[in-house]
Amino acid sequence: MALTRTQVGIIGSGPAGLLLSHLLHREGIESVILERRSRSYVEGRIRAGVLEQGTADLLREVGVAERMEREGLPHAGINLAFSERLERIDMAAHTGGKTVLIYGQTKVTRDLIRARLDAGAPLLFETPVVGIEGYLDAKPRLIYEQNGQRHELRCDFVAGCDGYHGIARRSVDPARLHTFEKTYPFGWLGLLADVPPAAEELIYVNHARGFALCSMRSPTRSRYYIQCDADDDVARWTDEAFWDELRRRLPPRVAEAVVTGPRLEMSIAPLRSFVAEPMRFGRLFLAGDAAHIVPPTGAKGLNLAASDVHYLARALAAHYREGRTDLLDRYSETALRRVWKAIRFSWWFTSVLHKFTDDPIDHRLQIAELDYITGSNAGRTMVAENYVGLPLEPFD
Ligand code: RFL
Ligand code: PHB
Repeated sequence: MALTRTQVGIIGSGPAGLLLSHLLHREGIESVILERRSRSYVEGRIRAGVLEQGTADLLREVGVAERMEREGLPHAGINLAFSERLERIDMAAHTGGKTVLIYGQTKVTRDLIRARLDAGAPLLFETPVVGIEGYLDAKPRLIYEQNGQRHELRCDFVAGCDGYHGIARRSVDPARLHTFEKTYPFGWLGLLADVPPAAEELIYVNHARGFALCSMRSPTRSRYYIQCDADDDVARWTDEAFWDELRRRLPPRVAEAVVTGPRLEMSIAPLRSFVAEPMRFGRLFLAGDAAHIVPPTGAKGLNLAASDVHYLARALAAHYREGRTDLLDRYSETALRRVWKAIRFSWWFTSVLHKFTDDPIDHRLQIAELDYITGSNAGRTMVAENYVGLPLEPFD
């Protein structure tokens, strides 16, 4: 049976849409999620791996943290490798004890989907939204397809949580939208394998041949990345070529500790900084990748999706509970302040770690900057407090 009416119509079942639906549910607000892909497609996408403390806390707040508490790996530090050096940034020591949690986005998504379906709340797969109407007046409607038929979902508000390629941002009159964009002339080639990680904590590597990252999903599953050309093709890379290139970029001690194995997955991610302003158009609100993209270097994409919907859920709750509109009015500017700081950190971290040119002066300048940052208490604190996540603003 097609659904025809709800309070908040949510487009997209990525982390933004799913978490928003849970936060609203806790406030007694009804929502319907419409997702264009199948459940297995959404649950299988390999993406982010690092949860800020605030994101983990939000998952605890909505009661979907059981597996995360069991399987998530708390990390109190990260390592920066450059010029044959390995410098550990003790994040906890520089932030009054804050840490991050290594827990894959795939698991976050599965946990949120299971909890939503267990609660009997509406989450529809293979139901692409093909039109958003009436959001500038009081009566928004989502037009969606299901089994080849068109349906209309009437709602009080629409949350565009439909990612960078979604329909929500594209439905807005371009004259009302300001966009800011920077594309980088390289991508990340990532490989996932069931082998133990080379080190206990993440290692971000600046090397004359290009960036590399040693990450993980669990004590038995590793995720590695190497910088590649923007137009590179995964089909060109054998597992062996990947492991060889990775080890060339790592400090010798770490390279020796790398355990190789067959890929479970290999893909190329483009790098981009993008912001669309504002994040609200009448009764349509954008959240997560629908409004902004960061290069993955700072591990911020998923975490920004979480902070956006934290603010949005509070604004909607104040509306339904007390008839207030002030928080809805302040949603965009409040979310964007945090977004821009994450855009800045991700851009900076990208620019100091990647190879941009063949000119040796650029590499020397990066090494001097990394030497300065790791040699200064202020520098270490800047990296640490951004990496664990900047605080949320009071919003009530
Ligand atoms: P998502 O996860 O892209 O979810 C949006 C959902 O909306 C659906 N959709 C529609 N549904 C119905 N009707 C339509 N017309 C629709 N159009 C789209 C889509 O099918 C999808 O299910 O956005 P959300 O929720 O904002 O979450 C954001 C995060 O997923 C994202 O920021 C991170 O994954 C970014 N990201 C990474 N972040 C990190 O912190 N570390 C990483 O290592 C990392 N790797 C990545 C990434 C993003 C990637 N993308 C976007 C291709 C690697 C990749 C490849
Ligand atoms: C990951 O494990 O996929 C990962 C970790 C840290 C990043 C980006 C990706 O900055």
